[in-house]
Amino acid sequence: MIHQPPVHFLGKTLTGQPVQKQVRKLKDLDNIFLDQAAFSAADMNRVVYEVFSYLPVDEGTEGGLFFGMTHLYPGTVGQEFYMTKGHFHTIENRAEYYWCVEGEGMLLMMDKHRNTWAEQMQPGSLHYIDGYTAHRVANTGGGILSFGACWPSDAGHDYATIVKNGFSRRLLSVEGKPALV
Ligand code: M6P
Ligand code: ZN
Repeated sequence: MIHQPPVHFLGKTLTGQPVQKQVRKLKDLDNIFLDQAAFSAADMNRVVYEVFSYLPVDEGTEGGLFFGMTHLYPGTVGQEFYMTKGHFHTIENRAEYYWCVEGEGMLLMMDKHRNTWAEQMQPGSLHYIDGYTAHRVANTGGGILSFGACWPSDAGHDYATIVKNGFSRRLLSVEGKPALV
């Protein structure tokens, strides 16, 4: 038997079933940015990023894989670039791949000892995110930043630890250039 693939990867988006589209607006990113005054002054309905996910098995299934395409818009809140919420995995040892398709950005990673480092994202860059490592992406360019992701279907997202303690370093726009401080 020959099957059509259920999902098509069209350049930067996914179409078909079951593709889930998630939109994150500024109001969903409370307690993420450093400059609370700048955050409060901003339009809470501003879309910061969209994620198209292909979830072929149930969340929590051991041994399966999920696939996602994230489109992160350009912008800043105070001195910080628009960025994803960032997370550890709920099953902490689960790893993930990110790869950049379009735009310019930085992948911030932080281990369990709160050591934070960054990798530059540019079209074609491939990033292996080891287990026990929090990950967040910032758009440091003037256009959209699009990246793919592949992660285990039982990894889960632990956002609470990041909302509470943040990353130990922040990526700031200093004279228009990214600086990890
Ligand atoms: C990637 C994957 C997803 C994640 C998304 C947005 O596509 O890592 O699991 O949801 O980026 O990142 P976040 O969940 O941190 O907002
Ligand atoms: Zn992840």
